[in-house]
Amino acid sequence: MKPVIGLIPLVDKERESYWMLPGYMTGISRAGGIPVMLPLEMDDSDIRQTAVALDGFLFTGGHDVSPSLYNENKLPECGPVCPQRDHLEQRLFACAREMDKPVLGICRGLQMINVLLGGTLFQDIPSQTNSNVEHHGKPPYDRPVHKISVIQGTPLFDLCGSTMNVNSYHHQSIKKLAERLTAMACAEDNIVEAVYDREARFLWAVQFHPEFAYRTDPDSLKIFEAFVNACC
Ligand SMILES: [Mn+2]
Repeated sequence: MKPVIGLIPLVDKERESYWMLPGYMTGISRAGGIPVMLPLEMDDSDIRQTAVALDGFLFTGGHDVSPSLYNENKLPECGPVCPQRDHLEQRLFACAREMDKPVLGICRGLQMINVLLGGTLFQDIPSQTNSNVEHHGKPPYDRPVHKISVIQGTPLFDLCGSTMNVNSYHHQSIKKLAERLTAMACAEDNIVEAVYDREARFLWAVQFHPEFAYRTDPDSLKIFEAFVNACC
């Protein structure tokens, strides 16, 4: 039996639509899982039942995390937020943790997981840091934009080796890393690009975008495969 993996929906407020980037789904399929997009709004008991029913969860990219979740006021440079996603992710993450179900976070997913475990974010890298690494790359998004150094002793190092060339499409990043998380990779400006929880069955998150790159970048496919295998 293939594992069935729930994906947090993306939200287009202008079109009053939920949507999905194909790469999140085709990447999971290619790695041997069955992806399903979750509803945006569920009550607590439905979220719990969903967490029981599915084998793993992909926390997708999207809106900026509401700064109120890490007790900061929203700066002008912070982008639009999505309270319904914040709510769903908060509840679903708590259930997944309790049941030790595998979770993979991508971009906003990494940021949200860090916040839900007690970390904080840079609301805007260009205005809050003196980084001169290009993190906000332009299309096509399957091309590498910057290098990251992978930390020895982490599972990402075992999977992909000491350096990776990754795509990058984010203006926020981890400021204070949650205590429960361990950094797996950093860019040259020390921005955290991958994390995991060493106590969990599988809780990984990356700041780059394997969903855009897995067709051409073997490392991106390996990340999907590691996640799907953990869900089996
Ligand atoms: Mn980056």
